[in-house]
Amino acid sequence: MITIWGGGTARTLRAHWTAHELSLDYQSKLIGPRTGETRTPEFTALNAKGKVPVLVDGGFVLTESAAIVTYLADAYGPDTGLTPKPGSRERAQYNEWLAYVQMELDAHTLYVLRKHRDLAALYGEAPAAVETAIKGFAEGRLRNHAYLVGERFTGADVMLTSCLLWAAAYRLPLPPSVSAYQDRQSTRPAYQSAAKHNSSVRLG
Ligand SMILES: N[C@@H](CCC(=O)N[C@@H](CS)C(=O)NCC(=O)O)C(=O)O
Repeated sequence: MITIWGGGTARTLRAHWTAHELSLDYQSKLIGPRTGETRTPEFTALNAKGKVPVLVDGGFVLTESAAIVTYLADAYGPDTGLTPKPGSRERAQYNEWLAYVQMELDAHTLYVLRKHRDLAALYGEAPAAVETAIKGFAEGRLRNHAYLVGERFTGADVMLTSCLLWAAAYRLPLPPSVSAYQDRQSTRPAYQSAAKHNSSVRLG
């Protein structure tokens, strides 16, 4: 049995969206961050970092949303193209996009806003960093891609779209071409069912 822990955030959406793309039969434990539910002994035994999402597949436990997206697609959808074939150049480009999205869009930008604006009482105020993060988002290589890698939808599109949705929720200005990419990916039936499921959780 596969279980995905976590709901209510752009990062948990990545895991649910991939599971829905694969039509996986899985169970959810829709615990939310900052609710106390990520600090229970049951949960920290699975993930000592106390963060969601977490995937449990039988006795195998995996954390980190990008790793979960890639594992699910490799293990349960090798013929779907959701992850390009290991060893291929497309797989290298897939990894390139995953690193870019995680570092440049998530960690360096959106998470800076989350920590130093929304959660400034906990992490401290950093107005210059917040300002730079707002300006920097979507600079660089984003445009109205058909898909990020090759000719088909992959986990890299899950990762990028989740960040664009997060940015839109923060009302960050996105170039129209980038919004068009986001709008197109969000019409996917698997996105719509996963987003509905992911958002059915109380957030702290
Ligand atoms: N790099 C991790 C980040 C995970 C993360 O920071 N998750 C947040 C929610 S988006 C969390 O669980 N925070 C725990 C808490 O604040 O209770 C990933 O992509 O999975």
